[in-house]
Amino acid sequence: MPPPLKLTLEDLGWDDELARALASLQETEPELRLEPARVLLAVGSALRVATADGEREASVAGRLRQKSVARSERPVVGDWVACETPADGTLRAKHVLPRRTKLSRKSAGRRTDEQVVAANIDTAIIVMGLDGDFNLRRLERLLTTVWESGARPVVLLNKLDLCEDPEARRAEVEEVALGAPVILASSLEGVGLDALRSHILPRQTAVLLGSSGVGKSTLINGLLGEPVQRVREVRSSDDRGRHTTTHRELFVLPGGGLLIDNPGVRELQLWGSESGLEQTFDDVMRLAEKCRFRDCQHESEPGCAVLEALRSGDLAESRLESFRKLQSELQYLKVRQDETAQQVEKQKWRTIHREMRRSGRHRRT
Ligand SMILES: Nc1nc2c(ncn2[C@@H]2O[C@H](COP(=O)(O)OP(=O)(O)OP(=O)(O)O)[C@@H](O)[C@H]2O)c(=O)[nH]1
Ligand SMILES: [Mg+2]
Ligand SMILES: [Zn+2]
Repeated sequence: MPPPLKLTLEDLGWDDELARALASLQETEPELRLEPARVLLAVGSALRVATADGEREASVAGRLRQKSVARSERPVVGDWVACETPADGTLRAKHVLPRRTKLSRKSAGRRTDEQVVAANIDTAIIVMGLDGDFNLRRLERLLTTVWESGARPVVLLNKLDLCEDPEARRAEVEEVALGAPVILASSLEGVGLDALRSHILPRQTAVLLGSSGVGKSTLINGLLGEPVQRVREVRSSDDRGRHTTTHRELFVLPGGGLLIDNPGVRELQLWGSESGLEQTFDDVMRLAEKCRFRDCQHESEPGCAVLEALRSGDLAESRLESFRKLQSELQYLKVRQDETAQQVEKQKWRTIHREMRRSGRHRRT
């Protein structure tokens, strides 16, 4: 358990924009006293939040739990919520204040739902192991998610102690990360922690992303200087895929930065528009601008700058393939979203017609 927080709202990232959002909500509900709080941990409808008076337990108000409220609109770690404070002394999160950034993925399974992983993130630290976890294609997927979220990506290559040629790996990553900072670290040995600290500024919020077992919780413990987060003890083969961290939780670092630990994600499906993809593959986009035809598909068209770069070796085939794969995933998502929207619309009209028929019958009788 971390020590209870004794911080001002500003220490937690509160600003004028949030204050204005709260004030306008307060105007619509003058009979309530709305209190701002930042979500440290969200498990179902139970929240742990930081308020101006310290750390408190809170619940999610019924209003936000109604079926008509999309899951993506319920409070997640990093959110700022406006809480009502009923006479019984409890705290109930009634509104989620507008999110500056949000890290989203498609929820697991067949449903086409947005799952918000964390909100109001300034920096997303993508942790990748320099062991068997190393995978540039997964890195591209994570970078796409981060650019889409509005946060700044930082790539941290961990388990330096297990790697023969870390500089070669770093060079490979830099080709894909296109200007995002790349840190080499061994969280076990405390190497690279200073570099990481320099990216988590006071009052700013960072999140750790990466597969299970890459050392995210070990990094947090290193930064906090004490073993706060549980780290996987043994590494047996049947331990694979089991998550040590089960909830996202926000920590305050000694330097004043805020950091969210995350359970590892095995499969991260994209959510959102193509803008995150375009930022991740800026090299491909720049080439595509030089193609003779504006709608070039880079397949066999004459004057295609992308195919030319493949031939000359300036662009790796695997990178173009990765781009195409993620692009088609997003296009498929768009189709599914449109279908879902159509179904919702149809259902709405069905309900309206049923209601009209029913009231018509009433009138006749
Ligand atoms: N060799 C080596 N092992 C490390 C390093 N960092 C972490 N580990 C080990 O990797 C294992 C997993 O570390 P965790 O910090 O629990 O990983 P995690 O990313 O938090 O995992 P989840 O909570 O499941 O997502 C532990 O046995 C750590 O001791 C490192 O830099 N080098
Ligand atoms: Mg963990
Ligand atoms: Zn082309």
